[in-house]
Amino acid sequence: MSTSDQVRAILGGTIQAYQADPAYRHRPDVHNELDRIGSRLNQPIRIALAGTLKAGKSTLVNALVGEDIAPTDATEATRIVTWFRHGPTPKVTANHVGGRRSNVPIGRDTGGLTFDFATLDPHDIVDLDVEWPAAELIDTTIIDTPGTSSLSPDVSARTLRLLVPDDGVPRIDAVVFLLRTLNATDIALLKQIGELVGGSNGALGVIGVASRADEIGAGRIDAMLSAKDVAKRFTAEMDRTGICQAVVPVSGLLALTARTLRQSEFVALEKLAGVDAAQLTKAMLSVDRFVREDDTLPVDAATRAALLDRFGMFGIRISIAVLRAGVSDSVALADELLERSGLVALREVIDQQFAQRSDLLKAHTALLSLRRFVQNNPIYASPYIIADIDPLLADTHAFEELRLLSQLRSRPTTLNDDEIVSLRRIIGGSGTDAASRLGLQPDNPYDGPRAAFAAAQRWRRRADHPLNDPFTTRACRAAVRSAEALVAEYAARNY
Ligand SMILES: Nc1nc2c(ncn2[C@@H]2O[C@H](COP(=O)(O)OP(=O)(O)OP(=O)(O)O)[C@@H](O)[C@H]2O)c(=O)[nH]1
Ligand SMILES: [Mg+2]
Repeated sequence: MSTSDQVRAILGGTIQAYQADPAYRHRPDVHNELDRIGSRLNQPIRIALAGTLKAGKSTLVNALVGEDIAPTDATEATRIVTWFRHGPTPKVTANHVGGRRSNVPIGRDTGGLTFDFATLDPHDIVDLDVEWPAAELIDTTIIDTPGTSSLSPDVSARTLRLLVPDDGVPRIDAVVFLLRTLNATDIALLKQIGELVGGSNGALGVIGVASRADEIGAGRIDAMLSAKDVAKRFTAEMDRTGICQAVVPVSGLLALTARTLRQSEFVALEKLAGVDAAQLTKAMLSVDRFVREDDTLPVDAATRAALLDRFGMFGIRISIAVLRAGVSDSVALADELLERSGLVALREVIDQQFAQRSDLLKAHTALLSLRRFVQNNPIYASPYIIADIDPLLADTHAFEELRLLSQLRSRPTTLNDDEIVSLRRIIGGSGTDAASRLGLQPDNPYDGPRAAFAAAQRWRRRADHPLNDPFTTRACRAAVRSAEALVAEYAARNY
């Protein structure tokens, strides 16, 4: 029985218990809440993008979706939590304080989506619901949140209410946390979020993003290289908090532009790439210089300014370098930019950490929600329901794998570096399929059973090492369990 099925079974029993209880039999609110917890198991995983003010959250939402649908910059919409879900036709609904819902007219300015707030008071809105027919949203619901900052406590509170709700019932399954710097406030917030998302048992789904990574090198061509160094330092810092599973440098702006590259932009960049190198270097010394009137350049000032808006200085430099290196069509340029933006790497991490485990993350959310619900609405059966929930939270091996994946970063062990690498791999740190766990080439499945067996033996021996501290033993035992599951999986495939 899968974990999700076990959660469904517990939920079914809980619903029956509340239907049978005289005090709750006629309480539709209570039954709706239980239905809601259940139906979320069948809905797409919910990933929230959170972080500091102007960290590039909305731009990254757009890059992930591949369309300009999250309003950026100083519009009222950036101060409101916005849910982006898949829907057959574009539709925006406002959820008002008190439960009323209303339609929000959609507008389009230069390419991007705007929401018409003429008749709406942002203070009266709990959140916005955007339905959009984008393929990327079929399996994932993305939530854009207002930036948190000490300067705007009311707006920060909206994000915190979503990420760390007063009632303790999680609204989201995983968080991508965007940071441009790592200060004490960021870390404090990250900790708060980590505790909630993973319940009291440690974070189950938090990825860190070193955002606007192209700006780190001030537009220099090696900006993303220095971004990698920064990400390394971020990772080290965040590791100490033990919260994020990974930290990735990303330029959302470059990624979005790559995914929506226009032929006219390609043509303009090609013209610039043809300019004499010394002349171009001079023209690109600063942003001011680049957008000023200059008849000697083959691209007019307005077009240059538009390029700057869409690519940033780094994006323009890197595009020109790529074109000069011989790339000659817009699709190839877009691919190259997307790769360099870090979005491909981020999506891989999201896939490994969230998508492949989406059922588990949702099951975890449901268990925490149900536990909180039963505690808040006590009936005679409450202790029995909690007695079903707690062992599942504690003993489900996949939850233990996720907890260990984050704890292994911050807690000392007696394992050497090689052992840490293969331990992380076997418990699913590089992907949850058998080949990834065993470090095998996917096209060579024949060694799988032997490798799984050897891994189980190896980790069993390592778990018994006399000098292990308790955490190391626990991690090794988890590795044994993961390896044994693979042995069983291969055996089941053969018979
Ligand atoms: N150079 C560069 N600029 C970026 C990047 N991402 C966002 N920006 C710019 O930064 C500004 C803020 O971006 P948003 O995406 O609105 O940031 P946000 O975090 O959603 O902002 P708030 O919701 O207002 O907190 C915009 O002018 C973006 O164009 C990036 O990766 N690189
Ligand atoms: Mg925003």
